[in-house]
Amino acid sequence: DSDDITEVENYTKYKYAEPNAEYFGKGKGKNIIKIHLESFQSFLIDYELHGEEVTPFLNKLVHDQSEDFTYFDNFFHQTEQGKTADAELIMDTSLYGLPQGSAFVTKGTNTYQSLPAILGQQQDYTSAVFHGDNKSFWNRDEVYKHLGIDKFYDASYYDMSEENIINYGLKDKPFFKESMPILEDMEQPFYAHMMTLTHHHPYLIDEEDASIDPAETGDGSVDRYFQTARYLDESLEQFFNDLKEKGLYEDSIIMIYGDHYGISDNHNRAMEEITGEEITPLKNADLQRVPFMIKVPGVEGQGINHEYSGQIDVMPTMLHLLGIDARDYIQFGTDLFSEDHKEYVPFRNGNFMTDEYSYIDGKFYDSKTKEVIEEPTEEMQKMKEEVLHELELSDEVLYGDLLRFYTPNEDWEPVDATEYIYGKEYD
Ligand code: GP9
Ligand code: MN
Repeated sequence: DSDDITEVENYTKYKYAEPNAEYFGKGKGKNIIKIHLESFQSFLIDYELHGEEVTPFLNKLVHDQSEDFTYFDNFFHQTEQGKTADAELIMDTSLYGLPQGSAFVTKGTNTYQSLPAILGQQQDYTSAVFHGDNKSFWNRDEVYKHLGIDKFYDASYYDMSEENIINYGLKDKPFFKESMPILEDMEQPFYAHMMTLTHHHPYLIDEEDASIDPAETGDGSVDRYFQTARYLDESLEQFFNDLKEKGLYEDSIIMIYGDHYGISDNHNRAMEEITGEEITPLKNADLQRVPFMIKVPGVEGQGINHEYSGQIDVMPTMLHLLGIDARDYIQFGTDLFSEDHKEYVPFRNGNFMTDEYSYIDGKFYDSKTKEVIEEPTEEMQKMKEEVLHELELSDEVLYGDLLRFYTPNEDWEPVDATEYIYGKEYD
């Protein structure tokens, strides 16, 4: 009830980080193009296989200062069983996914105060998700209405003929190609979420799409992982070229993120070959890094930013870039560009990382030496409790549908899901 939401509100207000004046409002009114890199782990960045870069295009965005991207190399996914759906939820609501199942499925009709809804209400943004799979996967066609997403371009908008599909659905190259005319026609400013699909377990690829040889660990999924990553990288380059050609690149905020791991710990033997290191519990946690990169027009890229951070931090960061104070909203993350950004990254199981130490499966480790900390300090123990408390509060919001009882400010209007209807026949 309303007492519970007051406790949550007190917590998120206490965690809140003030915006950084250098960034606040710098992206206001700009189109936002958010690009989902399916199953993409950060170890792929700069990784060389057979003496070749696997993802030369993404590597260029990371290293070439003139591209003006900022790449967070200590950014982690925080997903659980909801996988992609968890990543979507966490990034668009700054709430954690649930410890079990997928909130998209089980809490799909909850009240949300999401990034697309806030942008729509406060700055007249039009929002859309583009994804070459059936609309009901992960209950998207229901939950998107509650997130206030205006348009959902699902598989029915794309040419799903045999040569265009593999594995779960549309291949990334035709996906980006066919999305371009829709994107060009969208009312501006827009918040467009482009969700790729080909780089998904078990990493199937047609011969004509494979431009790098598989790895040679003998574990098929791991071996092909590099081939579909290369295909994704090429599809991105093609998309960037098209955006540039259509004049949509320069003046847009471009955000790129990885949703979750692609190689589970069932593949540790092969991953030991790939990384040249033993996959200990700590190493496995280290491998949960996914890319987060962002370019904001008129803002100089920082190159590589080492801040420890996670998907939960994305929504407050975006709000501040657009000049909307995150303080009013219930958010468990903090602005990545804030001086006061909270440098701890909770994982869904209560493990967490900070810049100095991590807590993994019951043990504390020093981030530099990788050694077990035999006598953790009181501060470390307190942080462990705080992480659990934070996750519990977030769960209360979802289980109790508590945002029903919360009014962020006088501008806010609850999202009315019945106002949204998806499908070609209604466009
Ligand atoms: C399906 C796609 C994959 O539409 O988002 O979901 P995942 O299996 O990665 O959660
Ligand atoms: Mn996924």
